[in-house]
Amino acid sequence: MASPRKVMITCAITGAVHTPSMSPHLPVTAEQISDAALGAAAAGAAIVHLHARDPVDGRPVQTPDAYEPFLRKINEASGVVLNLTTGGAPTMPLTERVRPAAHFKPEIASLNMGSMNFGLFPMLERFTNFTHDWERKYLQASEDLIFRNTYRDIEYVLRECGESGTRFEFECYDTSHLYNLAHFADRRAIKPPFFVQTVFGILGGIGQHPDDVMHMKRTADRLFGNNMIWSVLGAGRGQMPIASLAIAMGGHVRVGLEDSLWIAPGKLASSNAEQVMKVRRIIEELGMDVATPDDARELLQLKGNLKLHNQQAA
Ligand code: KMH
Ligand code: ZN
Repeated sequence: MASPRKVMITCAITGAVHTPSMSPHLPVTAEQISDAALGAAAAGAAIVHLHARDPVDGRPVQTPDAYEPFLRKINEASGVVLNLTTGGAPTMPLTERVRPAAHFKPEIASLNMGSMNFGLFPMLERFTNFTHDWERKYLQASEDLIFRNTYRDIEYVLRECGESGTRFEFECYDTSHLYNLAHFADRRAIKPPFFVQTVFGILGGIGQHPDDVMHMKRTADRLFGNNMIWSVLGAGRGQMPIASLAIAMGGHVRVGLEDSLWIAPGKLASSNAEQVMKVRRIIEELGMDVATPDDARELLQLKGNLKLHNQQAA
């Protein structure tokens, strides 16, 4: 009998989409981020996708100093694969966004595959009370902001992070981003297998209809065939329905409070681990297994769980 397919769960712990007043469960301090990442790993996440925040007001920050304490704790306690963002926040310049991944040289870094609108302002309809001054302004600013990822920017990330053997979570928010990825593959600037994270439901990218998922998958299959490891991320309420669809279609999944604050309609998730446990139940009920971090290393051909570069010794 064939062994069950192994499905990788990535958990994106805190991100830069939501602001602290939206949920008391959104990790903000280094301790909250490491606890949440370790909880997600214990629940079955093979990969944790990480951003840092200012511990006082929860604003996204991209200094290696902000990352070091939680990276050290996660690395000491778990073999989970570390994935550091190079997206940072759409408000930040690229040189700032890339600093943590260039400094720590993790197994994976994210790489956003095109410039786009990144509309966070619709959340102002749902959330009206904010503790910190920056939160409302940050959401409002997204009405007139481009999340910049030009060809030169992409080359810069590939150069700054790729030379150390860091591989990439290629974040593709629309079909054009798949074609951009194919362009870099044609130039031999990137090596397969390509970890393609298709993103559904960011205003400025493709939507969340099942046809959208089919279209991205069909296009990615045509462009990359067996050179692709396909994963999905549904923003907000589409998180679990899109994950379920992709699991049934042979894909991998990303969950976590970066992408959705919810565990059920109108009900905030109490932790990242709660979302991991939910998607894990779906995977197992469909007769598949959850991939371990070492399964993910093999599937994605990662460099291995070396001590993070530049991390202080424990
Ligand atoms: N929050 C996701 C939709 C990144 O970190 O590079 C996008 C993201 C970007 O994960
Ligand atoms: Zn992210």
